[in-house]
Amino acid sequence: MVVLSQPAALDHCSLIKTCKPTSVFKEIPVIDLRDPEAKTLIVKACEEYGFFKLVNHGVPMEFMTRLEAEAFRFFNLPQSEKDKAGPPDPFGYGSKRIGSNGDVGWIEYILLNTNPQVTSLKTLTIFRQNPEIFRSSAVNDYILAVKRMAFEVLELMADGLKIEPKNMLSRLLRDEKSDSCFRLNHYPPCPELPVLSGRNLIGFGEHTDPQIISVLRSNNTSGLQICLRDGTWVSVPPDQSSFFINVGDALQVMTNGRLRSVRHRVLADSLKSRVSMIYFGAPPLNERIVPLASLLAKGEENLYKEFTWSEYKTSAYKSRLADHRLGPFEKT
Ligand code: GA4
Repeated sequence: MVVLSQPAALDHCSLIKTCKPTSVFKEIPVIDLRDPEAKTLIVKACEEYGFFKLVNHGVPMEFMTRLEAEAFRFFNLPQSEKDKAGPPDPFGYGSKRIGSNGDVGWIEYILLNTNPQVTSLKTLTIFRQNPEIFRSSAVNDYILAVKRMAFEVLELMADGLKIEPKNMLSRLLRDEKSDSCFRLNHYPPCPELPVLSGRNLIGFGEHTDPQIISVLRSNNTSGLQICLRDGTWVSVPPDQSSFFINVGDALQVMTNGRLRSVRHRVLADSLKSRVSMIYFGAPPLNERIVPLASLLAKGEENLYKEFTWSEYKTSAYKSRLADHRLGPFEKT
């Protein structure tokens, strides 16, 4: 990473130098949820990229645009109002700082837990102090519809992997104690960007998601990039009517490395705001994360030490964003 002198407004941001402009990811797997071949194509995409775009997903466009409008309404509030919902613990409103270990980005966000059973005091406070963001239950309607769609994707995936029963993966997210969470990200435009010639401003630094599966929807501003198996970064053209699905670390372990969690990052734009909404599907805290027996071929070794989701999460939250978080859990 090369950090040169930078405009004062960018003090807290990491600047990365890219040697050549990132190419567009033209081969992105696009999966139609209604396609009879979907289960096979989902597995193929997750083996190859840990990532795919989902169309014909059944989530009403109205739920997405309504939540997008509510998110903009919140992020356009005066800073002092937004700060009332922070600092993140990890739930709540945060700005520039990501996690608690020194990572920064050109971003502001709200992190919420999705499970009413474990709804934190912070989440309740955000709802109470900012009823206008959650007007007409924009967040709840959206999360409910996206959850249902994520369950369906995981059931097709289990079917494609020949896992029995088919709800083996989805039951973890359906569980009333599921530790899933939800994130609204706002990457404000960065007018100083053109003067940083040749350099890109990091909105959200490279990382893999610790959970089972992540479901992302953004407005029509680009910025998302994924890292391919050979280490090259490619940009993912935005599509506001589709979802982008990521394999997380926990799913990599449950499939003994067959499905790969994808390294991704977001770059800021000089002119346009980017808003993304992500559902992170996680198991209950006490769930043991181990390769599913039916996926292990005869004599195949388990690549990972045994751990619970709670243990992995604790370790993940102590790490830096770009760390290889599964490292300490790999058998040597
Ligand atoms: C990445 C995926 C989710 O956004 C998140 C992030 C979390 C946070 O923002 O507090 C983490 C990051 C994420 C992984 C490593 C730790 C924890 C920031 C960080 C440096 C909410 C999550 O679960 O893990």
